[in-house]
Amino acid sequence: MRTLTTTLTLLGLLTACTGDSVTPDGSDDTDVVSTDPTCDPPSATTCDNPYASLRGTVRLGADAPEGSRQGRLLILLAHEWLGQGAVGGVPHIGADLGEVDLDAGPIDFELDMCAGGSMWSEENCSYQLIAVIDTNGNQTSSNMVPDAGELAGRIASLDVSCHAETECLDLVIDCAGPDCVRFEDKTTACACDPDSCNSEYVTCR
Ligand SMILES: [Ca+2]
Repeated sequence: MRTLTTTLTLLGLLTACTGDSVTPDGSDDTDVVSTDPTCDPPSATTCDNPYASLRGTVRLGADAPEGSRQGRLLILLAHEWLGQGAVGGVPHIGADLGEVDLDAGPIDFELDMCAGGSMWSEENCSYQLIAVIDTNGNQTSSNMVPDAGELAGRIASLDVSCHAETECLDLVIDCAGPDCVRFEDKTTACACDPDSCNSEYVTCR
């Protein structure tokens, strides 16, 4: 399984780098080679809007640096516009997915954005989604900065809209150490989208 996964990942990268997916015999191999995750339908959400469900998989990137592939997997949806970029952003909602082995293949996840109080991007702008493989037990939703050598990954600038489903997310572990989750704090305020979602908490102006 490990070999198959690695092979598919490498082939996927090759396809991405060479543009159109055409095999030597001229046929389209798009259906054969893909790293796109597939997601189950959303579970019920606390705000009764299925678009609050963030689903996807966490997987090891083909060019991931050295570091333990085994550990406790934590994921966190953190605000990008409320400061605290030095610690990965203000936490919104996270999950502890327990002990995992990234070499065994992708790991499914699902988060209910509304479980942390509805904060749609229309009124709170973008999020970053973080995954950390914690090897020494010190990560929590309020400490998502990986230690030196610990593996992590993120999806930045992720919008969670009440008007549209979020795509099935491909969260790739391809980084090691504290800088994997850090970002520069914004110097402007989040601008409210006129297409309101009536979020429970509103931070835009
Ligand atoms: Ca740690």
